[in-house]
Amino acid sequence: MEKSALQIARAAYQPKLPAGLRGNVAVKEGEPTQSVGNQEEIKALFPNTYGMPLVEFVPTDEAKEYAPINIGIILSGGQAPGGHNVICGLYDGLKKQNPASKLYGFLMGPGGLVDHKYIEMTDELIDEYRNTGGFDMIGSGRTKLEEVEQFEKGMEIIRELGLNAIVIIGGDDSNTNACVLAEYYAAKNYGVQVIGCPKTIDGDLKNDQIETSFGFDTACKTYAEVIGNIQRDANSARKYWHFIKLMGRSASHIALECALQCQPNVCIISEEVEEKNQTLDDVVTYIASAVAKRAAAGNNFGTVLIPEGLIEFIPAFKALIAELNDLLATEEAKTVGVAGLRAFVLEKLSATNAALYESLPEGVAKQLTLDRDPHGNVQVSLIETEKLLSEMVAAKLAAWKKEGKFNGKFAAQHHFFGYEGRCAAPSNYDADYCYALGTSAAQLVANGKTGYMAIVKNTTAPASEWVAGGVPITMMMNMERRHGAMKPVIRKALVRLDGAPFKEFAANREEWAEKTSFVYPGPIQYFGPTEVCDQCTMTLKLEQGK
Ligand code: FBP
Repeated sequence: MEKSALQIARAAYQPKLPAGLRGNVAVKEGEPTQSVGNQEEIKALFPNTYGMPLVEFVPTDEAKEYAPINIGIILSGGQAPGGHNVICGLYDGLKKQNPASKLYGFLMGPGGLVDHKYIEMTDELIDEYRNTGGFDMIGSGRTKLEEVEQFEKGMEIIRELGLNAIVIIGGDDSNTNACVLAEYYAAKNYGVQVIGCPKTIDGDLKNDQIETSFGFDTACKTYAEVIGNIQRDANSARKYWHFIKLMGRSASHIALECALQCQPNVCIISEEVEEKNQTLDDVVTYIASAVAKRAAAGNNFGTVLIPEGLIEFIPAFKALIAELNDLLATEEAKTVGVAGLRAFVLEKLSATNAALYESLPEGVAKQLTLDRDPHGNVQVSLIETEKLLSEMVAAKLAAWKKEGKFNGKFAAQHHFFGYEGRCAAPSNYDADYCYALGTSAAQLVANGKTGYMAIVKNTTAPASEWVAGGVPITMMMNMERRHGAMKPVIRKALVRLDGAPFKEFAANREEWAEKTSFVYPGPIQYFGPTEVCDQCTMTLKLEQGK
């Protein structure tokens, strides 16, 4: 593969490791743990993997002998910067323990385990992908690992390759499934360990044990760079309002972090919209008021950040989507062609939901009926909320103009930032964090752990002070209703309105709305002073009180 000068320099970057993972490693175990909710139910569902202690890796003078082991690794779900470094950290950790150990990569996600598609990792392959973005080394996929048949199919290849463990790199759903798999293999006494790693740019896999999911840092910095560039353009030409939708599926963490970094005029936080029971018209009025206020001061330009999951948090839309989900799952719906779908939906929906559906621009209404992803989620990345909102703001401003309440000009540009950031070359934070996660995973396997997720804490401090270890996945679980049934799942972390990042945003947003307080963060820097290159997100700093 041809490489740029930056790529060559970047390939040589040696990720920083926590002290506990650098030399000889000892294991420090804590007290037995409890799940965050529904303890009795979770314990009954996970008799073999419930209650295990937290694990921390600490330095020791004693060298340990490691028997050779074989591991299979899987990348699951959406791409996130740093995934390759998890693999590199795992590979280096394994080879350091015993050069005869082997690492296999299952291809194109969890489906690779079921379909027996894999490659063996070599020094050459690993070196090709050090510190690179993307998941292209082995590919990713969204196949859900949840059926016994899949677990047994996976066992066939696990036996054939003599694997001691599977490492699954994924978000909350994939790690929940990793835990179910760990429990199943433990119950069957198959002698295979399962370890998870916290991944997702969405930033919604975090809790007392997981400081952040990897990829969030790089993705936000990448979006913030481009938002900053747009803001500078807006401030130069002074003629456009930019409506920028940001990925994040449900949670608004990405939008909030970008707002903290860039200080846009408006940023909508879905969790707040839901909490305050706001309607679409409330959101539109809020944006239009900001536009009108700035216009009164002669500023006919600005930026609006919109989290991609917004629609699902507006209570009326939530009800509509829930009814659509049930309706589209019926046999009758499957027989209606694309052409007849709108009429079919309008006929079957309840009166309130039908009225809302009918009031939507046809494009948006159609997007709400598109295929769900394998986890049953509406594919929010396909819904053009940024256009819907700007059209509605334009209509409101036109009405206000007639009433003499708006005197300015309003011209909108639209953007959607998601795929642009998911495969960016990892920041130093993500490169280091991921490499440490992979190295931790190697240690968890070597120490016979299963049903654990690799973790690294204290990451607002310099990397040498980071603390690596493992958390039992059951500790992060509770029971939630999913597709009509109660299921054990890892609790998803949405933006907390009582959390420090949101409070910081809320304390400043009025000023940002009116004035032009834009910040232009600039591109991620890989080489240079540590205060420029090694900083974590503002969200994490604020959450940790730094
Ligand atoms: P993961 O949670 O699997 O990491 O994926 C996150 C995400 O990037 C969301 O932000 C986005 O809504 C979704 O994936 C897009 O999915 P797809 O890659 O299938 O288009």
